[in-house]
Amino acid sequence: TAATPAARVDAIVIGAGVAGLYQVYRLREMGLSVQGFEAGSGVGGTWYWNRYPGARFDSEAEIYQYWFSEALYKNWQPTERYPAQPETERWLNYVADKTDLRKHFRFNTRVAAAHYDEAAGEWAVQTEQGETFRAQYLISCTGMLSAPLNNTFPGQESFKGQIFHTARWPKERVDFVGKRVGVVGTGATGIQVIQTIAPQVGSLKVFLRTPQYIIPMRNPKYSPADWAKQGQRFEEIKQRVQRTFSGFEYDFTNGAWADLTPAQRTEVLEKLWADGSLALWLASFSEMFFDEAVSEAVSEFVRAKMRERLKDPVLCEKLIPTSYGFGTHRVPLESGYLEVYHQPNVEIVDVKEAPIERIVPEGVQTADGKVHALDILILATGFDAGSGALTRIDIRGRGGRALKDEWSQEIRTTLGLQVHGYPNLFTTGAPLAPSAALCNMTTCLQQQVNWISDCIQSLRQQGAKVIEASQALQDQWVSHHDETANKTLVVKTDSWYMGSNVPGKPRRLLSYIGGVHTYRQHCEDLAAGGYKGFDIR
Ligand code: NA7
Repeated sequence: TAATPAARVDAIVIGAGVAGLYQVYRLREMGLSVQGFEAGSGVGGTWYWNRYPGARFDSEAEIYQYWFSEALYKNWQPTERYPAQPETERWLNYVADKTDLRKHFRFNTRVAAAHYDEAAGEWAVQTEQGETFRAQYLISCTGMLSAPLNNTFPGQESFKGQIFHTARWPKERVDFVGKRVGVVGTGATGIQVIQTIAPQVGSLKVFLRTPQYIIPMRNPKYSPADWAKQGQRFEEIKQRVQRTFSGFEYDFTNGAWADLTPAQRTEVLEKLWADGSLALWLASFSEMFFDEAVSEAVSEFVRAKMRERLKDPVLCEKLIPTSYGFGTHRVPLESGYLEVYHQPNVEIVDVKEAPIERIVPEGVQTADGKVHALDILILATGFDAGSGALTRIDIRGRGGRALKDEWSQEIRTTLGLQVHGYPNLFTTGAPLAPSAALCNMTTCLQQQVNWISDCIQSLRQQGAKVIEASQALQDQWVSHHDETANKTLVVKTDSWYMGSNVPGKPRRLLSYIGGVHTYRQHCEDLAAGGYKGFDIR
């Protein structure tokens, strides 16, 4: 059990996921007193909450890692290329135990408010239990995709069966055998759930609004000998992921689309398709993000692969995207997802034609007046991404300004690391930095934690007490971010990337799309330049 938190510490860290664990580790190494708060009962963050059937990451196990300890890396044994949630949760527990980090966290404790006390130069952080803790620095490690959209429909409380949002999945086993199950949502999450539960259910209704492009996952088992080989590459991989566009090992190294013949292009696409990873998206031809013709050609390549598997023209029409280009929102890896629709007990309910109106005691009522009777309803409806985890906390900066109010107008950050008006608040996984949209999260989160830690170290060396991104620096970053984003086709597609999945959310690409390597350079330049553009007092 963790010690009773001290009322005043050097730094408070919110969240015990991938970022929070490492952030506490770094600050402790620097000799700061640190208190962590975590809403869950254990460590893991994303991997604590998302315990739905089939949850797994689409990053290879050898890159979804920490880089601060070679021993930690080598002594863990991933069992496959893309391990599932239970294994990843175990891994984060292993990390917390080996580094003795657990004692720095108070679990079952959600942060409700954080108010900056200008006179004291401190953050006053209040928990939902009503206790207040104070710290010079506040660091949010609250996750990019952690504020679930779980109250999507009116009448949910009236449902007589079981209802679950995927990111609030219970620890107890859910029994699907013989049950009438409905799934709303076919994003990366919905696809994982559907393909996993389909063999168990009595019947399955998929409430489908927007179909997805997919890439079939190739997920070989990893033997101890396989992992020993990865262990030998520790330093190489660690360096490599910092330097690629997306923080994965692979990168856009296939030459320019325009320089290749059609046959050569197809050869590249076939090779990457066979790799069974996100390389087809994040390491094929970057032109697909900018050029309509390239986007259409790659999209058509994927559509043809999907048609081959679906066969049935009606299914093709429903399940193959045509209204947006491949890769303009998150491309999920799948294993047998398309074939689920060949099962006689699986039905597509087209909710583009007849949207879901409300949940009634028996099931889901759609606009055509039909009631779809269900025993279990699964909401794979996604998240208020990037900003949601922060706006759900009552964060007040200088002069009482409220982050929630400011971001209801426009979401702005300084490299996703600070927000003007909120001194000594550092953020990870926040909007306008590379993140889940276009980055292997462990790469990007560790880079941010390192930058924040080095920044705090530098302040302490200078004897400075307060750092705040200036308005000018923030404006500069937001313009650069927008300029980079607006060159791409991503901004033309609706998805959580653009905030368009949350009614009323201001539209802006939430993830920086200039590349992980470019972002890193911007961060390093700021540090090397003595944090010019930040007000340091
Ligand atoms: P996503 O990608 O936001 O997917 C949510 C899905 O839920 C998507 O198919 C939505 O359809 C659907 N949805 C949401 N609301 C409704 C309503 N009201 N009616 C019908 N369908 C609805 O969330 P995920 O959890 O799958 O993935 C989030 C990220 O986590 C993922 O990108 C990875 O990075 C990890 P829509 O597309 O809006 O038509």
